Amino acid sequence: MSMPELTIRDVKVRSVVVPMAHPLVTRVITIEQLALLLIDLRTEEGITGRAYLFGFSERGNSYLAPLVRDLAEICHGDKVVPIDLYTKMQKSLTLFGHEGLTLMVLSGIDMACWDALGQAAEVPVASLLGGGTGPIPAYNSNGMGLTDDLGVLADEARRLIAEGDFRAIKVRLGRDTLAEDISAFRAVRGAVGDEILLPVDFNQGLDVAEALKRGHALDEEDVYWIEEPIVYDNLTGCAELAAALNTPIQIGENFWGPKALSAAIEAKALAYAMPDLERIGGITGWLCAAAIANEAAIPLSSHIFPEASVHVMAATPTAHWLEYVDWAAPVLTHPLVARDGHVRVPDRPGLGIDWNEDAVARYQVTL
Ligand code: SMN
Ligand code: MG
Repeated sequence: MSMPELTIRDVKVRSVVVPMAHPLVTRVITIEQLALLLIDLRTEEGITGRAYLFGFSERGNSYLAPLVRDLAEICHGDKVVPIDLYTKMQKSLTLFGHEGLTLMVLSGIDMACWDALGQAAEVPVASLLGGGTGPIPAYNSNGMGLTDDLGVLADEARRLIAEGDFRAIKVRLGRDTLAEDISAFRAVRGAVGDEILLPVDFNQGLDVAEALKRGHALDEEDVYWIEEPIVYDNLTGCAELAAALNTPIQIGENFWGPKALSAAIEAKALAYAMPDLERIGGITGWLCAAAIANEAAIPLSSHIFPEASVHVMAATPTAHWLEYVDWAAPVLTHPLVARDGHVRVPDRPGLGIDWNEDAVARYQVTL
């Protein structure tokens, strides 16, 4: 049996703004309504590859959409061969650089291409990538924002664990003072008990001196990892923290392309890495990053995009934790489900992403 060839015809992009069941309240940004850019990459053969990007806000989506349309036009008539398309799209954007918006758009089209290929082959993308379909450990990363009401926070922690019998949830930190962060962390620890793993995320909100101070205090608190304590591209600072603290440093959601992972490893800036599919270069970029992580024996977790990430995590030799969020659930026919603290690769071809068209119509906004 040969793999059916697919030829790119065109793309449909839609902007939706969906409510968040648990708002994202971080040190640097608060999001209560989330903008997703839905990509339908249509082929001449009738298969439509689907993926989404987080533009985060309506304005963000309006930056991304014209670029998605333009790249699809540039690739019109090309075969759906992700490696070739990745190179072609990169070349076409040479003068704009290979990071930021250009890489997000390239990543979105790449994910849609892999989805189309999986559908054509009638297998999950994980299987195309050589991965299994067994359960991937997942932590619940919904909610747990910077509220001052520690009773509310403790209740939320218990609820989030119960949602999927999770063994880990992420606690967002970066309150005005170290004392407030420690009180919040202890409230959560008290609510969930000693068995639950509690990574914390500062969302780049500290400077190195403050991160050292809070990191030393957190070293005494049974924290699973400290995520993005300082600005993402200060690798020297991250290396200083990694050397000084016992708790593992986790960075990577802001790695722009696989080379950024190499640079971070070279700088000894991390213990764990967590690339984000829309910033690492889609599934093709992830595969390159997974090879780099494997070489260096760095445990690799995923950042958001759980529906697509479960496929790449299944094919990652050093796979660590999948970040589970329900943010796309309002527009999906089959939202990803977590059970027993794990997420399984869906038993559907491609990425298994199907738009709930009634919901899309409800949440769609003009681009
Ligand atoms: C996060 C921040 C901003 C957007 C998405 C996700 C957060 C996380 O850092 O890691 O979940
Ligand atoms: Mg983070």
